[in-house]
Amino acid sequence: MRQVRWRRISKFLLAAIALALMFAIPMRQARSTCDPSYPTICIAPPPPDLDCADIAYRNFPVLPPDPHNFDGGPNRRPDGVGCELPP
Ligand SMILES: [Ca+2]
Repeated sequence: MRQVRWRRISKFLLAAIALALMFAIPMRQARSTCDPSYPTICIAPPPPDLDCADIAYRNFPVLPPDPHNFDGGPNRRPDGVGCELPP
C-alpha cells in the first residue's frame, strides 16, 4: 500500500518537475536574448552594438541603461523613446 502511494507521489513529482522545466527554460532564453532596456520589443544586448539603421523598430519605449543608445545621440537628449522617426 505504501509503495503504491509512493509511486503516485513520485509520478506527480516527476510531472511537476517536467512542467517547471518546460516553463523555466524558455523564460531563461527569453531573458538572455531580449535586453530589458527595450521592454516592448526583443533586441539582444550588445555585442554587437546596434544602431537604429540595423533594426526595423521605430518610436519604441527605452529604459536606462539603453546599451545600444537607441534613445538620444550626439544632438538629441534621451526622452525614453528610441529611434524616433524624423518629424
Ligand atoms: Ca529619443
